[in-house]
Amino acid sequence: MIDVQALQDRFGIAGHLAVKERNGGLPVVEIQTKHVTAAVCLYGAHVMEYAHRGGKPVLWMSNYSYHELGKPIRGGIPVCWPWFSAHPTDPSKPVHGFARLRIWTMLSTTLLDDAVEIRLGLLSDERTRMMWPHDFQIQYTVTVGRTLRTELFVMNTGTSAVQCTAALHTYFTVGSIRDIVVSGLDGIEYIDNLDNSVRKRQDGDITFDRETDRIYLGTRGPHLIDDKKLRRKISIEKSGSNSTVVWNPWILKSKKTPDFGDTEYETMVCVETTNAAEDVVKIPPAGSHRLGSTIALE
Ligand code: TA6
Repeated sequence: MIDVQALQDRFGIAGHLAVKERNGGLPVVEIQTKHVTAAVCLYGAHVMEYAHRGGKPVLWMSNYSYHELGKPIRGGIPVCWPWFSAHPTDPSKPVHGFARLRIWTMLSTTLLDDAVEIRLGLLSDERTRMMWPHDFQIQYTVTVGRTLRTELFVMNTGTSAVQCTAALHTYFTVGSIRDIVVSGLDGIEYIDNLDNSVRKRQDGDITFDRETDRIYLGTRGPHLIDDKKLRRKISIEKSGSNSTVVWNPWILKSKKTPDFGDTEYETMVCVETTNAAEDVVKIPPAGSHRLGSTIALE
């Protein structure tokens, strides 16, 4: 298992960054600045928490989330890679790929002017090659400040071209799912995953009164969550992404999901920065792709 003390000794930044062992024994990087706090689990390179001091968390986390190897964490920003959703041909492979099920390596920590940056890495190995027969190197940069910037930098270190799909599968805290509006997708075509993948077109802003699971296509953002109950707006700016997923499980799916509380759907929404559906990323040998998201409270 990970030597947390050695990581703390090497990467800790007094008053701003500490590496600790948390629930389930997983190594977690706890970050604080004058204005914000955050927590990033090395398992899955998973941004679990992000909040402005004195405010409601920006990122949502289930009270029923697993925190154990082999099971994904429910909430925050799951890193879904090298495929989004179910594996295209092999149902035995994990949904949303293997990146969120691996312990990532700490590469660097940096104190910036009004933010803290950490860089995590994942390299192909015999286990990943069993899942996905290619070589890669990923650097995931998380910059925690008044905004939350995450960037997945994927390098193809193999000798053949690869293609992948992905998601920064972000769970946002909302006051009440029935009292939010998601804008920035008006007129955009989407695949309705709950209606036989029929393609439809978004008419105006998105509101929620049922299970919602849509892949919006040909959209580079930005998007806005207007939370009437919490009287705040969360903006999502994307880079390297031409699709966005909007998801809320609603009642039945929440009840059927062990790591989702029966009523937890009421205070969350996923607006995901993705390379999904036909927004497939093709990377030549020695090539790379950057998928990025910047989250800000308006
Ligand atoms: O992004 C939406 C989605 O693909 C939904 O269909 C639902 O499966 C969700 O992801 C959560 O997936 P997970 O494997 O984390 O339970």
